[in-house]
Amino acid sequence: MKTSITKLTVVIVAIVAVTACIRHFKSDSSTVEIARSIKPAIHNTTISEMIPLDINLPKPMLFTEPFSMRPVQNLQEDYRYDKPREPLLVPVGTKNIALGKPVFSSDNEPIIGRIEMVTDGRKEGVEGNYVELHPGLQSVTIDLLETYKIYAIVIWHNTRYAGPVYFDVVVQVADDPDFITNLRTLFNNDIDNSAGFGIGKDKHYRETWHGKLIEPGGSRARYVRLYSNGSNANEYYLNHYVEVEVYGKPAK
Ligand SMILES: [Ca+2]
Ligand SMILES: [Ca+2]
Repeated sequence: MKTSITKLTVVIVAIVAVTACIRHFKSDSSTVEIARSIKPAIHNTTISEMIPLDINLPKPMLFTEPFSMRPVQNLQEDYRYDKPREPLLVPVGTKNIALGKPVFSSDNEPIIGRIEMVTDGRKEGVEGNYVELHPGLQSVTIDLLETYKIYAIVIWHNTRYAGPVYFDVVVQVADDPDFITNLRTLFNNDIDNSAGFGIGKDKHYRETWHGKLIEPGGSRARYVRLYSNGSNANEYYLNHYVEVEVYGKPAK
C-alpha cells in the first residue's frame, strides 16, 4: 500500500513538472513574436487618482472618400469619423509634456513648414500650419528634456481633410537620442517590414481631427520618435505632421 502511494506521488510530481515545462516553453515562444507592440498596464496607481484625459481637438474637417493613390491593407474600419473617443483614464497631473519641446528630424530641410511645428501647440487644419517632409521613410524625434512616465501619445499627420492613411507609422520611445538604450516600439503598422523594425501588427488608420491615440501605459522615456512613409493621398510618398502630443508626468 505504502509503495503504491509513493509510486502515485512520483507520477503526480512528474505530471506537474512536465506541465510546468510546457507552460514555460509556450510563454518563451510567445515572447519572440516579431515587433509586437507593447501595451504595459499602469502600475501603482489607484482608481481614485485617475481622471479622463482632456485632449483639445482641432475643428472637424471635410471627409474625403474614396480616394487612394496607393492600396491600403489591414485598415482599421472604426476610424471615429464622427463619434467621440472613449475617455482614457490617466493619473491626476498628467499633461502634454511635448508642448514647445525640441524636435529633430531625418529631414533637416522640410519642403513646407518647420520641424518645430510638430510641438508648437497649433493643429487647426489651415494652410501654413503643418510641416511637409521629403518622400520616403522619414522620422521626427521629440526630446522631452527629462524622463517622464508616458500615458498617451496623440498624432495628427493631417488636419486639413480627413481620410488619408499614412504608411509605416512606427512609434518608439527610448532613453537616448540614438534610440539604443531601452528602446521600445509602442506602435507599428509597417506590414511588410520595409522600415526595418519588424512586421507591424497594428492596423492602418485614417486621419481625422481626433488624431491617433497611442496608450503607452506609463512607459518611462525621454525621447519619442515617429516614423512615416507617405500616405495614400498622393503618389509622391510625402510625409506630414501637424502636431504630436505626449501626455505624461515626471518619472521621479
Ligand atoms: Ca503644430
Ligand atoms: Ca511598409
